[in-house]
Amino acid sequence: MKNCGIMILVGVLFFTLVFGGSAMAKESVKIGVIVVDIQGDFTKLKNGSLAVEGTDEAYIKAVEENTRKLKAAGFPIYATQDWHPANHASFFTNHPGKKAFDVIKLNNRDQVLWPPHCVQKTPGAAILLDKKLFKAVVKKGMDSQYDSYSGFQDDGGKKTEMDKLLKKNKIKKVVVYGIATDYCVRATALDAAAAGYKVIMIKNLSRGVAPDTSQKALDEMKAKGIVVLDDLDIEKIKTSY
Ligand code: VGL
Ligand code: ZN
Repeated sequence: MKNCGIMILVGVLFFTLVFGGSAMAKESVKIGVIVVDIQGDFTKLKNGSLAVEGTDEAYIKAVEENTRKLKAAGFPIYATQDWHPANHASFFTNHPGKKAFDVIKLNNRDQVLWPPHCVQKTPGAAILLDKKLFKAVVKKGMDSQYDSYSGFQDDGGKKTEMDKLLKKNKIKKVVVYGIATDYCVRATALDAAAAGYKVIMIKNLSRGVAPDTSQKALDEMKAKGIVVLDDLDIEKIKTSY
């Protein structure tokens, strides 16, 4: 009888240590947020040159409000900013005879030719959210010869400071959303996963250039183990993985 009591005590202790311990470990994983390319040229709100469907005032407000919630929850917030020189190779205007959305080979990759967008220091390149939300803004796409959908590196493999910034802050899990689901959000989320971060993508805080490529992007992200949430849910963000 006495042994039985001790056994129960040992059992309870064991479960408390194992499950309590893992729950505590989950809580202590540091989480960062990457808000991708919320810039005038990508929005209907600002009549942008590469305005993505569904990027109206309500969308920008939803992104701003939800980003505030994440900051209030204590997560450091990072922004990416597409920041091209006027002679950038991704602009159709820099390829005589080509038109917007043509696809060419550039450095052995398929390159979509875009309308000129997010040219350095122009109003269309400005981020539409309160700058005070961000711990840092990571610029990308400055090399005229390479595109850079990913916030981590360009198509030539040149790294941005994103990974260093996240590592400096001991961030192990990132929440990613913004514009565009099928290009910069996709590439940033996939590169984060490849770099070893746990990644959560928020679908309804993101907008895509086209429905078919956006759906394909969501499927690809899920296939790489990225958790896709429909809406922001801070509890789910803390407890997933
Ligand atoms: C993007 C096309 C060209 C994006 C950037 O932010 O998704 N798309 N440059
Ligand atoms: Zn671009």
